[in-house]
Amino acid sequence: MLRKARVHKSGKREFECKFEDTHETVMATALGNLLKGDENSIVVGDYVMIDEKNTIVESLPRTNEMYRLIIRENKKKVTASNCDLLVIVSSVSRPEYKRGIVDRFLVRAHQWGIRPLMVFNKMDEYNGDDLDIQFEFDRMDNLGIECFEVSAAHEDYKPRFLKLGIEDLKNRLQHKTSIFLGQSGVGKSKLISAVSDGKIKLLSLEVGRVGKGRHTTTWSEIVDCDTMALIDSPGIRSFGVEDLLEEDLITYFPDIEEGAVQCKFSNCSHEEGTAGCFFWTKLDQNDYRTQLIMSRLESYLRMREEISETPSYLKK
Ligand SMILES: Nc1nc2c(ncn2[C@@H]2O[C@H](COP(=O)(O)OP(=O)(O)O)[C@@H](O)[C@H]2O)c(=O)[nH]1
Ligand SMILES: [Mg+2]
Ligand SMILES: [Zn+2]
Repeated sequence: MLRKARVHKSGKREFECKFEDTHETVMATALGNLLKGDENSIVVGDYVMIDEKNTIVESLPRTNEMYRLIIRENKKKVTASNCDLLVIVSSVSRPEYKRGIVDRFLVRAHQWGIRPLMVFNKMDEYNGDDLDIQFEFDRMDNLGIECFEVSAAHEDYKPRFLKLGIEDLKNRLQHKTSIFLGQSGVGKSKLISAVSDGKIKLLSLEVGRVGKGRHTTTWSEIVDCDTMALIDSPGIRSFGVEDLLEEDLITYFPDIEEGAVQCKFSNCSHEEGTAGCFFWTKLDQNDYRTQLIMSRLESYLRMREEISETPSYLKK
């Protein structure tokens, strides 16, 4: 008899799986043909069928995949699957809030087909002189992204600027699988502990902290408690987008795409000073809403430049 299970941790040949019915955990191996060619053929988040000998005999279709393209090897490196939410964690104190990195995570959310949420953490240390949280909130709100104002270190912290706080975040995560993404040090592990009411201990979260650069980074594992499944991601120092195709990038910026169709020339580069560009010639640059959209355009242009540095023939 075959039983359905979910992969919670993946090694080279062994997989820690949790049965759907009894919730017990087993170490399973996998039939060779499931692993052939690609070491990522079974990843964290996958649903699998396991036989009596604890062998994975089938990997079920995925609803989505978190992945990067390895351009030179012409391979897709899948690191996790079947996730509902991408929780973008940022810090409003130290490390400094980086708008460009947030926009990079949003691009991935689009590419991977996963709904993003935005968390402003360390609000106990918020200083309005260095960061205008209202502006950062408004540019997310414009995109329909829910924002949460929290302090993972002070669980009784109540939001002062935004509507939603830690209790709302806990509610959103119920019965979902969520991936936490953010720079190292923003408080992902602490936040996971907080939203799980301490059921998921920080200790177990430190183990996954092995990745050095973007190429060695792997999703650690699914940790779960009663009703939520969470994936912490090891410290990511940079979040390059050079594996994307230039023509796809704009589809991950629906707000920029909307403005771009109003440019006078269809092949407009949207760079500052371009004649007939909607963004630079039609919008009132002193207007608050213009400033929101221009901050998104800035991210778009920077990513496009990065992508253009990798020749597209390498991406076919
Ligand atoms: N003041 C303050 N410190 C925090 C908060 N959340 C996390 N920290 C601290 O920030 C540091 C990094 O947290 P950690 O959860 O390891 O970040 P990670 O690298 O994203 O997993 C630790 O020293 C935490 O105690 C917060 O809300 N307020
Ligand atoms: Mg951590
Ligand atoms: Zn333009």
